[in-house]
Amino acid sequence: MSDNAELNVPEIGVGMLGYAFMGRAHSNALRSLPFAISPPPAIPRLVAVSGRDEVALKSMARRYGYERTYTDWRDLVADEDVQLLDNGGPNNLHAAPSIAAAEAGKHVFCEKPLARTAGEAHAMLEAVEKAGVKHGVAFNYRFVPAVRLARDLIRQGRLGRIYHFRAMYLQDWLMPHYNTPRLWRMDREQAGTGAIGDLAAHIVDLGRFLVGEIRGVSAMTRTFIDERPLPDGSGTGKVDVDDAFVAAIEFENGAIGSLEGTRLAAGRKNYELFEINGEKGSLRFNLERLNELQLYLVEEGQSETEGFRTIMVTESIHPWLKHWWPPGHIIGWEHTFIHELAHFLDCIANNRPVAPDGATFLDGYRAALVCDAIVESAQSRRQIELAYEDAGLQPTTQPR
Ligand code: SOE
Repeated sequence: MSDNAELNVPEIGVGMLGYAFMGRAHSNALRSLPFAISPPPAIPRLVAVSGRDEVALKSMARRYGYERTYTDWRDLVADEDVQLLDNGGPNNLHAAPSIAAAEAGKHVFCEKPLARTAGEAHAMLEAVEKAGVKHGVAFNYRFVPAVRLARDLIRQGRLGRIYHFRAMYLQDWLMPHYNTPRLWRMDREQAGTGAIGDLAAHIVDLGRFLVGEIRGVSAMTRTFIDERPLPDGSGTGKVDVDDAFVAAIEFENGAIGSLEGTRLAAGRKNYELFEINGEKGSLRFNLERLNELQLYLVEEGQSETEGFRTIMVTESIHPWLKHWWPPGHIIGWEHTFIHELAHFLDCIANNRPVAPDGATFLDGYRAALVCDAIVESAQSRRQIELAYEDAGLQPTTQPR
């Protein structure tokens, strides 16, 4: 594209809901995107940010360049300059604002998990489909170049038939020695679930992205610390969500796998790991070393030097890397948000489909069905078989 064409890319007005962790991660990405991606698919115009705390909002507006602030998300959705709602609020604020935005004809990009339950996610899916707007879920790990490379290799048949997908997502911020208060992420009303919505949602999405649809789930969950200090210091509150889960899963294509997640794995900070074994080789990825992909190919083996090798996924031929630095000049966690939002803006500006590279509300809904099945299986101590009825978009889970 010539410089002139670059100057002609459209502007897309963004309304951001949330100024905490995810509000910042998304805002940083929107700010950085036009500097990094050349030509950018669109120039995000940071129209407004909304949240409850006026002072935090003003600070956010000043630091990131939002034009205005709203303490009520309804005003954000009603703002005529907002064409895209970027919903980075807590889980209990995903459904209503996203549905209202879709009904007002705005595109919607929503943080994961899409909703607290599959039923809620389904209502969101119906709303965006009915409105005919673009919809995306922030499953940002699809946009790690090494993860995209893993998917490309699998799709090219380099691993052959897939036998196993095993994934873990381990963190330690709920360890007793941190004395973490009962934040919204530990309250079922606001979060829906604990580690399941927060961590399982990510690895369920990766399993679906890399291997295929999940059909069966057999799980256990545990809340190890069920009372925590309240954030305002007024006493303690009940933790009514899971701290950890373990699930055995079965894919539609016959592969089997395991999912494990916890916020009580001492020393593990953001340790998201998957290993995939197929008839022709294996792949292994660790988010804490996100520029690398471990690959073992049977065809290369059977010598004294056989074994896994590490691919530095920093070459310009690797997914997304042409926008960044020379080989070996690594990228980080925040880049995944730049990639996912650049992709989403491209889909809006050029009317391209969000899937299969990006996650849509259908993916968010299907991940929510698996998360619900983890809860249901743990409660009933039975294996749950998932049945997807996409025609009517009706979720059903049936104990086997
Ligand atoms: C906290 O557990 C958290 O920030 C998740 O909410 C994110 O989705 C994940 O990317 C990192 O960990």
